[in-house]
Amino acid sequence: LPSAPPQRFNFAAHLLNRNAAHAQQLALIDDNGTLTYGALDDQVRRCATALRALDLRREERVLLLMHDSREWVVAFLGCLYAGVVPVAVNTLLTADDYGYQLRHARAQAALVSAALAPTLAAALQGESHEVRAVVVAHGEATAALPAGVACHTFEAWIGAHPPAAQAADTHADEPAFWLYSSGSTGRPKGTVHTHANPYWTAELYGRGVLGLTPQDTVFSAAKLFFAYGLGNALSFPLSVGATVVLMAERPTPPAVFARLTGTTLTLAGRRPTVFYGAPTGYAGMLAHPALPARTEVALRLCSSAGEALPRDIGERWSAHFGVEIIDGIGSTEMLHIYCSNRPGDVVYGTSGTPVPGYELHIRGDDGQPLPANPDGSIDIGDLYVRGPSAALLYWNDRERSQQTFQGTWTRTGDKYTRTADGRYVYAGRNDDMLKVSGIYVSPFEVEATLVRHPAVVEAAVIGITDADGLTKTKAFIVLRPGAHASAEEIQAHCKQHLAPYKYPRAIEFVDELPKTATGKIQRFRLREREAAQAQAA
Ligand code: 3UK
Repeated sequence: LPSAPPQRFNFAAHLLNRNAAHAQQLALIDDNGTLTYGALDDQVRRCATALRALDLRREERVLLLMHDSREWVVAFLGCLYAGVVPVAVNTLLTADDYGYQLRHARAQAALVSAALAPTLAAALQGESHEVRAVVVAHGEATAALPAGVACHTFEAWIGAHPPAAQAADTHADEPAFWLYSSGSTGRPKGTVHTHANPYWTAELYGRGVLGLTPQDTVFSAAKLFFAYGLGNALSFPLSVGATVVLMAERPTPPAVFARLTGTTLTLAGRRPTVFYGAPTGYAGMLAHPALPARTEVALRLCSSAGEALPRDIGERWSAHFGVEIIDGIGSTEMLHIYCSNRPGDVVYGTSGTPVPGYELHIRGDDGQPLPANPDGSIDIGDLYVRGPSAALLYWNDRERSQQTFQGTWTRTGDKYTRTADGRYVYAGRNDDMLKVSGIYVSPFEVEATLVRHPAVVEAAVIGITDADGLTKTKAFIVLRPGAHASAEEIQAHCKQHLAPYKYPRAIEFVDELPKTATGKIQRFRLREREAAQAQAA
């Protein structure tokens, strides 16, 4: 196993130091240009000075709300270098969501893409926040910011400051950055990670399992604000001096194909050797008529996470491209993948075996690890993980922190079994959370939005399995007597009031919902009905 980082450890300084000897090597390629490791070093250290010039202090939080780009990486590492704590958030949320995050994190500044500035501006209206400055990247801010909030343009802001000579003297175990993780109820949880955590994920998974080298060019369909994307396209490749391809736009099949085949202007023929995605994305690409031929790509390895990879998708991808998909399970709480298949040893339909450096338990209802059966298999139970990259806590949430972070063990919220040959097999979640396209969706949040529609009396949302074996959301809706609404209208309502990706993919209007004697909706009956219908079809 790799050695632990020293006590005084700054992850951004660590990455810059590791790459100091090959300043000419390409670090980042986005749609607007490239950045060598030498230029990255310069920009990160200028960004650190610029942050200090905004009067930001050690440990203060800054909202990072940007599309994947060179600026995202510079901003994130600039914060770490300065000892300022970036809160990297999903670019697909609503002004209400950002308003909560700004207040909860007590963000003192925000770094935002121009296209997202209007949503941020809306979040800054009204309720109390502490944001003193906004830095806009990828263009000029068009929406007016509240009085008292200074506005800068990223490029000019960075260019106006000299590179910081020294990184903040951070402790390996102090808060370095936050990510938000959704729960089934309540607001999202501010998950606090240290400087050491990304180091561990890069060493144990990026190097240890994926075997990344400076010769690799990596591309992640999962964005940087996801823990999966942050490891894939920042911590892992920059830890080994590899090259990263970044893409601001939505990872539609044609957009991903253009990168895999190196046919964008800035790629100019350079093709990724490692691709990371979620199962829904792999299924969408396999179904797309423009799927490139094996000879058009240069892949040596693919990674999947976010939801279980159905066996059929893995097999079809391997048959087409002659490359394995390495399925592994990770979480925002553990920062990256802790149980995974291995290159050259893939069994589709399983999450593989524990990543060296992590330990797993499958526990029974009494909280004790289940004993192995005579053949070595383990029956279904709750998955717990122990390893060095666990988050410190959920910010200002003692109760949910204690439920999840139990001493050295972390409760994953997943059910798992183990095969006789030691491979772990996903068996569902033990809360109500759904994973759609690899992203958490709370059925309760969707239901609460559905009943805000004037024609809707009641709603219940469940996960259904589509023809590819992937989870999609379905809403059962009771309309007000005499009221009318189409499925499309209901879906449009959801996209307007919720982060758009949370809209239910299927809608069924029903006369009533199944309920207990005390009036609780019986979602399991709806699930059973769906399963029976799928069987019959
Ligand atoms: C589910 C999987 C089966 C599982 C993530 C890689 O997905 C990530 O983080 P999230 O916090 O969600 C965590 C939950 O998602 N899940 C993830 N991967 C798999 N289920 N097979 C898989 N391969 O319920 C888990 O508890 O959004 C994935 C790296 C970093 C991550 N944060």
